[in-house]
Amino acid sequence: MWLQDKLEKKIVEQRARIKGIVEQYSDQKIGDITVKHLFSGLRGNDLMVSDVSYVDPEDGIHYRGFSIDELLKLLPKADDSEMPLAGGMYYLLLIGELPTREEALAVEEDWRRIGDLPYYVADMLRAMPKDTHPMTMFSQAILALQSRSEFTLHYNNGLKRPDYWRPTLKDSMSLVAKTPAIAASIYNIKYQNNDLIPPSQTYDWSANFAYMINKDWDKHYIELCRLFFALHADQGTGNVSAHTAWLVNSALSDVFYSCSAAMNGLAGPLHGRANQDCLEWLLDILREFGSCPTESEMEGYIWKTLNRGKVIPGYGHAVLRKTDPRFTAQLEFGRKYIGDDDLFKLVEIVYRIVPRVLKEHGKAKNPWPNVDAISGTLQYHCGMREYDFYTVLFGVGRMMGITANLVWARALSAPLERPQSITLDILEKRIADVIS
Ligand code: HAX
Repeated sequence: MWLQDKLEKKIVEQRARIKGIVEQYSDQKIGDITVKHLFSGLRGNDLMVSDVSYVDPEDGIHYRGFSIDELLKLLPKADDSEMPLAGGMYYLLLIGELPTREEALAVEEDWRRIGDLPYYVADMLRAMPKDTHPMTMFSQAILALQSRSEFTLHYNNGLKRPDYWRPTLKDSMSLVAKTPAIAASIYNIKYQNNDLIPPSQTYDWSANFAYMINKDWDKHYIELCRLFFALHADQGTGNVSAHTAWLVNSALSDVFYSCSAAMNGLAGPLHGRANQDCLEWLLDILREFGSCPTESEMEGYIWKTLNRGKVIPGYGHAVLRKTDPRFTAQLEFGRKYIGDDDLFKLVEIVYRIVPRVLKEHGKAKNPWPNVDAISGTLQYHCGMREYDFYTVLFGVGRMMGITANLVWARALSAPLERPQSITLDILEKRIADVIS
């Protein structure tokens, strides 16, 4: 309730702000749509508004105006840790202000109270075929929680539109709280001995994931979890997974329907699966050369990948035009803890060469690494060898940003999304009309 009270004050302010903008500037033009935009996935068009986070093409992601560097310094830390508490991150994403340590811990405490999974979710996961991709299991597990949605319950009982955000917040807290347990259940059922470890009542949210997969003895891994989830918490609202959730939620489908759909988008190789693909690609290189290749061998291998018509996983971005600060933060973590690992050395070699080759190749607008170019390497080094699981870890962190956006979407009554689609005939006629 305390979070709801804090949020309510902010919501009142933001509703007034939007009302003012719409009343005064409803017909103000802020951009143009060209034919090119229609055939390039609407890239480069400012078509959504969300204050939760913003990707600056040069400076990278900003959560509520704070860069990655600032966040890693300013957010309250877990005990004996250099990494942020996820509870503080969620407070920031939702409320828009840096939390005190007490506030960060209070969110963590709220999550701990509701972090356990209903028994039937694990039963359902166990019943799925063994070769099911963990992202399919993830999406299904989220969907299985839908029957508990407070939003749907209250909506069916006549809840009024200005109050939609309240049960949306409850659903969001519930889903985020349970996400580490969902991920750990998938991991234990798919790769381990099927036994589940219930969440601890002492660990913070990120460390609890490590605990539930029996890796809490590894302090580096716990730190990596905290870093990994913080870095993956959000990335604007236009990316495939966040936008999917926003779109589905605009039909007043609840948080569980929306986030399950979002995870299906995250599962794609051009989005969240790039971390799995990148690790596979790096391991293939080590297998082919027996150890780290020389720079000229590496260059040849990169060209071989490109000439096969494949992308270099972990490089490029639809918005960013510089090295992703999330890559840099992980590089620093790697240099500190695992600098002598062959796979990590390979990441550094790849970073030295790929941007030059991609520039020469001439297609990618951004030749620099994104978050996925290194995240799998750190996981792999820490013993998380099941790389088809990496996108689930991405989704665990991303659940914070996606749900914070959904709470705000309902608070600000984001309307049903319904772009008009036209036929090619109509398009050609419209072009002819304009140029004649
Ligand atoms: N390797 C080779 N070619 C690349 C490339 C890469 N890493 N990145 C872009 N290109 C190519 C594109 O395939 C495209 O080719 P076509 O014209 O033949 O279709 C061309 O360069 C222009 O693409 P772009 O405008 O620079 O990039 P997009 O906005 O279309 O796509 C992607 C952005 C991230 C999907 C793209 O850079 C890519 O496929 N990268 C590799 C996969 C990857 O790392 N994805 C994760 C991105 C971060 C993320 O969302 N994580 O979830």
